[in-house]
Order: sequence, then C-alpha cells, then structure tokens
Amino acid sequence: MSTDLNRLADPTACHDAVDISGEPASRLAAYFEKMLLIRKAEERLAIGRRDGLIGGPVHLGAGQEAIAVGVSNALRATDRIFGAHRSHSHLLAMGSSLHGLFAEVLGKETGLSRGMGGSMHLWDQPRGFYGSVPIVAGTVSLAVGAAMAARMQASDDVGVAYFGDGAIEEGVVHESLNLAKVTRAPVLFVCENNLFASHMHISLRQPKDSTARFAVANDIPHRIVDGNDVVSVAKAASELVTAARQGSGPGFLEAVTFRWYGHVDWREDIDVGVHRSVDELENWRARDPIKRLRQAMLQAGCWSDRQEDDLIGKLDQQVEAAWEQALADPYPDSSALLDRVYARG
Ligand SMILES: Cc1ncc(C[n+]2csc(CCOP(=O)(O)OP(=O)(O)O)c2C)c(N)n1
Ligand SMILES: [Mg+2]
Repeated sequence: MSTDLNRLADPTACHDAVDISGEPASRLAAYFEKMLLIRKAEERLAIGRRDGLIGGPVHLGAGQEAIAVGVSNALRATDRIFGAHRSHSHLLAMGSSLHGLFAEVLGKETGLSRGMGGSMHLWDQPRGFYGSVPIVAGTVSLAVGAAMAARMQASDDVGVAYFGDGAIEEGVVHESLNLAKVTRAPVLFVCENNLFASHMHISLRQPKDSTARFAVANDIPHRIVDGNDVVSVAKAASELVTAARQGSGPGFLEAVTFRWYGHVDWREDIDVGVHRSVDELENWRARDPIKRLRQAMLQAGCWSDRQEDDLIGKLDQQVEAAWEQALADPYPDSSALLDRVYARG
C-alpha cells in the first residue's frame, strides 16, 4: 500500500496518458467535457475573487477535477452526496447549474442556497448533492446517516462523503468509519488526498502518507488510485459503489492528487509553506488530469483538435453567460436574513 502511495504522491511520476482501453469514446468525451467545464468554472471564480467581485473566500479545486468526475460516473441523482469547503467540483460533476453555483458564490438570491451560504454552503438535493459545510469533516457522519436512512427506506441509493487528507485527522471520521462498518451502511468515503491540509504537508502531520490505512483498520474495502487519472478513479468508484448498492457495506477510495491554487483564493503560492515548491507545482501541472485524458484520446483517434476547439468555444460561452447572469441577479432582500436560520415564533 505504501509503495503505491509513494509512487502516486511523487510529482515526477505518473505523467503518461491515461489507460483508456475498453472505454467507450462517448464516455471519455463526457469525462473530458465535465472536467474542462469544472476547470473553467474554477478559473472564472478565481478571477472573480481576484477582482473583488466575490466577497467571501473560495477554495478552488483546479487540478483535482478527475476525482469528482470519476466518482460521479457511478452515482445518480437519488444518491446522497456530501462535500466540504472545496466542493465546486462535486456539485458540478453531478450536473448542477453553473449559474446556480456562481450566483451562490456571489451571494445572489438565485444561488443554490439563495445567496445565504456562499462557496462553502452549497446545496442541490435534486441532483443528489445534500450539502457542503466549512467545518472540516463536518459532513462525514451525515453521509453515513444518510446512507443508513437509504437502506431503511429499502432503496439501493448510497451516501457519499468527500473529504480531504486533513479531515482524516478529525475523530468523527474514525467514528464514522467504525459505525458504517458495523451497520454495513452503503456509503462511499472519498478521501481527496492532495497531500496538504492548509499549508502543512502530510508528512509533517502523519506517520504515514496513506489515509486508506484507516479503512484497513476498520475492515472496509479500499482502493488507492491516481486521482489525476479519471478512468482509474471511475473504475475504482464503480466497484465500491456497486458493492455498497448490493449490500456489502461501505467502501473507501483514496485518490492522490494536488491542488494548483493555494489553500484559499486565486494565488498559487499564497500559503506556500513547507514542502510546496514552484518545481513541485510545475510537475503537478504537467500531470494535469485533463491533458492526460486528451493525450490518450488523441492517440486512440477518438478525439480531434477540431472537436476540442468546438467544445472550448461552447464551454467558454456557457461559463461567461452564467457568470454575467449571476452578476446581474439581485441580492436577497435584507428582510430574508433570518429566514432558514432561526425558527420564527
Ligand atoms: C474543524 C475545523 N478545523 C479547522 C478548520 C480550518 N481549516 C479549513 S480547511 C483546513 C484544511 C483541510 O485540509 P484537507 O481536509 O486536506 O482539505 P483540502 O483543503 O486539502 O482540500 C483547515 C484546517 C476548519 N474549517 N474546521
Ligand atoms: Mg488536503
């Protein structure tokens, strides 16, 4: 397990095109489009924050798109998905509206949480996204509860908890793993191990760099994958989700990746601390999940520059239209400030 993790965490390794053998071209094109859409949305938000148009902090996930897109391939709108502070990708990968996300981040009435939540309080239950909160690990136990509820309701829906390598240091994650196992809750734990919690590298916080060892400790089946390889992520997620739907209990996916921006907002190096160097970042940029899929598709002859130009044109237009609309939308009325916060007598 450790050797595998070390290889995946090495920024100079795993630069090759992803292995797409046996994958239908239509599915690959869909992965590509979703990852590119998420990348462009994150870049748009980065610029909006830089230019002072966004009032609150944004935690951007550029570089990590393959995880949400690969995992979501195994999910459906009736599943119960929970995220955290860096969850734009989790939401968009389920097909949420760009406009709803942008409007929320801008604090507009038309936002997914009616402008009351911002980037870290996202919600889109009709698409399976039950919510995200900034409290690190705060939603992990909720995903277990939602999974238990799904089973009591005799459905084969699953709970999903996305969290980071930093969240694994919260006690509630260990309680959640334990409870999920003993109750055989149909939940997928997805640890996006980007090797950092804020500015601290995992080697300064943990005796070992794998988070999946806590799944082993709880006798939960796990996979450790290259989080910048959408096909590997999708295959592993599909196996674990299928088993959970069939009643085998929880699964744990550790996807190793890296975020391109700093911990929060648009600067790459705002929180560069120990162990995060410009060289390392450049190596991780070269491991771009979108570029590696593109390379494989071009080599296999199932993608062309022309198709890509058309797609880029379409997505740029979508992103700009959603952003302009969100900017023009109204803020909530101040009389609504306490609605949905405190019960009214
Ligand atoms: C309970 C709690 N403790 C501390 C924080 C401050 N905080 C916000 S994000 C973060 C780091 C989280 O790292 P990780 O889980 O690896 O997620 P990543 O930011 O890498 O995506 C911390 C310590 C918080 N929001 N909640
Ligand atoms: Mg992290």
